[in-house]
Amino acid sequence: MWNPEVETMSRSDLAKIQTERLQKTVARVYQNVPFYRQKFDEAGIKPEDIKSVADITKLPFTTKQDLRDNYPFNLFAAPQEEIVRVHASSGTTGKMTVVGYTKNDINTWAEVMARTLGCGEVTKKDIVQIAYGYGLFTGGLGVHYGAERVGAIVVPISGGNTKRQLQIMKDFGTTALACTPSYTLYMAEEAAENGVNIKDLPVKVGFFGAEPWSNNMRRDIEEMWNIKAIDIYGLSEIIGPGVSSECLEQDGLHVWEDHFIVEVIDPETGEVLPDGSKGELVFTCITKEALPLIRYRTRDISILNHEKCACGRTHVRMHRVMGRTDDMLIIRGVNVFPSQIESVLLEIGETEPHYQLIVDREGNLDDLEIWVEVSERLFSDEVRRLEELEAKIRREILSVLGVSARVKLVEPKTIARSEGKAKRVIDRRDVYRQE
Ligand code: DLL
Repeated sequence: MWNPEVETMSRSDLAKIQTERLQKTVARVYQNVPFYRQKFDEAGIKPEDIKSVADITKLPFTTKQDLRDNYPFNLFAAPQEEIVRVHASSGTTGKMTVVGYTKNDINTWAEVMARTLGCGEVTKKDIVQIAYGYGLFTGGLGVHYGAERVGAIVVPISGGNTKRQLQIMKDFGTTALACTPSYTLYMAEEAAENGVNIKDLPVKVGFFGAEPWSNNMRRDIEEMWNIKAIDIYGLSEIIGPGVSSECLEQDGLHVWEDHFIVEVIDPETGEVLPDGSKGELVFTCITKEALPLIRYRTRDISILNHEKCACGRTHVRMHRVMGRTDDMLIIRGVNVFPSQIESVLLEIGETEPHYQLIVDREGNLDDLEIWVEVSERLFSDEVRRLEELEAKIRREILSVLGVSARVKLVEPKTIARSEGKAKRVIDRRDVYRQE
């Protein structure tokens, strides 16, 4: 355990810390962020009204839309000279969600990630290969600072370059791997093609997250690699990876509650649900300085469990993410909203407004195919024109969303019509399937 004192702290001590930190954070955002001051005023809430952590339910929610409306820096609660880093992820309509960190925030991030790696018993004797993307995405650098904090040897290889990943694992003696779960499957395939027996590699534990995966997939990965596969969860808005992590019991992810208060709500009514009920995860950052979001609605669906865990940690466990309340897809690690694709198509304006996204896993890599209807006239035009238009759409999608897709222009009426909500997405990956 990285920080046994905190990780096994009594629930009553945790509640005390949470109350103090929540009060401080609420005062901070009320003071420094006009958006929150106005929101609290409208709700008739003053920072002094927060007497204990239970009063959190009096506070209004924050949404992704609020981040977008305040793009890029207007929700920051620290002066610009104290911000030392920004990260970003894609938003629903092309505008990014920008998040900021002070020096202390980076420090907090390293701490929660050190705990996360400690959940898989990583110590300074380990070699951690980080195959999450580095850059605006939080995965690479988030794990990086945690692994350095632990004192392990960090191999900051980032994503891709699969042959070299395997070579390094073997030559350097990598003992811990961090990447998306789907990338491990892809690496396994590449290894088989190159005669590398991954079971013989020195890797003993993997920290996998950033996209939904199932318990079945975990079993496959563990068996294929002969490792322990740990589910790690987080989102840029809250800090990045390091919001919660499974321990070796693999029975729910411990939320680092001295930094993040978690609630599960009914996504329709906003009502807070008790342990055991399925609903939307909501997080409040209580130690962040640059971007302490209050009651942030994640749209991720899960269940909370306050029972004591056999590992000895007292921090509440969330069930692995069971779905989303919106239509966000994660394709090769990139968050994609169908509405972003729609706006690219409308912007180009040469197709009909009927489209469908078909997501599948081809040879263990996510595959996105976009079917778009074109007019009868265009469809019967020369093949070259159709190919040009397909290429144009593909280029635009890649440049706006950062994800490559196959585009298929189809005849009018090919895509099934619906009398209700259009079925825009067919996801054959079955990522949220449990057991
Ligand atoms: O994916 C942070 C991260 C990096 C987490 C590396 C774990 C490992 P975003 O790009 O902002 O941040 O995407 C956040 O990804 O709301 C979930 O929908 C999804 N997600 C993240 N981890 C998991 C997981 C990073 N373990 C969004 N299981 C979140 C299922 C996950 N979904």
